[in-house]
Amino acid sequence: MKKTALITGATSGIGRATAHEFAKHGINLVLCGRRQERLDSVQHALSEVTDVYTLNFDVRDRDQTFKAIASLPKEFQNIDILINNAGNAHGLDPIQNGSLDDWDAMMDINVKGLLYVSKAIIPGMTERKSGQIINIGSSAGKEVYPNGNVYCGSKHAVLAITEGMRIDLNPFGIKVGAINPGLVETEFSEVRFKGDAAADNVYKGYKALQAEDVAEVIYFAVSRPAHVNIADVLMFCTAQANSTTVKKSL
Ligand code: NDP
Ligand code: 8X3
Repeated sequence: MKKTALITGATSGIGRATAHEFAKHGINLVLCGRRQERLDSVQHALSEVTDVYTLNFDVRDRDQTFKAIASLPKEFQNIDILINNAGNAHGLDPIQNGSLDDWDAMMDINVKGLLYVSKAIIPGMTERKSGQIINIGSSAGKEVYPNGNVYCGSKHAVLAITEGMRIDLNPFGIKVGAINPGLVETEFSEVRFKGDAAADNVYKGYKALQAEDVAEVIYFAVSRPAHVNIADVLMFCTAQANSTTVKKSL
């Protein structure tokens, strides 16, 4: 029987690439994001290949999140795979100069948004005693880099929450894991630098991970046999050794 996956942040980058990868393998999709025209275009691209339903909500908004997920039609209600991917960095400032709005955005989206979506999906999984949750963390969840302060904090929280989920959901046979990429060339830096030219240089002079590279690893994790759980993956492009060491040719 075909599985159904709910992917947050499916309008761009890693989430959108994961939607394409899952569709290729016949997984039904619930695609989430705030930009309706993007949701429509991904749905349009994939609905010949698999069944696709879209949900437009802001993960920061608790009520919107629960209402949207509760509104799923019957055939999309049983979520077998949850990909908690929606998130971004906002700003790259030393802590003494950081913006409260940026801090709110990162904690509200990357941490609390992930929790709201999980809270809405987990009861179905515990009831059915099956399911898989993959949280998209980051290398920033494993080490802290200069000016990364709150973003790194939000991703460290994602890793701690992942480990907690894995313990608590263990009696139900639910798999939980985190995929933690380093630099991935997506809209991430456009968002972090708010469209500033600084974003243009982030992926220059080396070949960063592409969203599809991460999507393939996510699919690997969801396609293991029932007794195998990929608990934690750290992945970098070859040019990157850690958060502060990137071999550039320029
Ligand atoms: P993108 O900016 O390309 O995609 C971010 C996605 O998150 C979009 O689909 C966006 O959709 C969604 N999103 C953002 N805010 C909200 C919100 N408030 N409510 C609902 N959806 C939201 O970035 P990436 O694909 O790179 O990022 C995806 C995940 O990967 C993030 O968690 C990020 O932290 C993580 N990551 C990224 C890395 C990188 O270098 N790119 C490296 C390691 C981890 P919309 O705007 O339509 O709502
Ligand atoms: C995104 C990668 O290095 O910008 O999580 O934090 S990094």
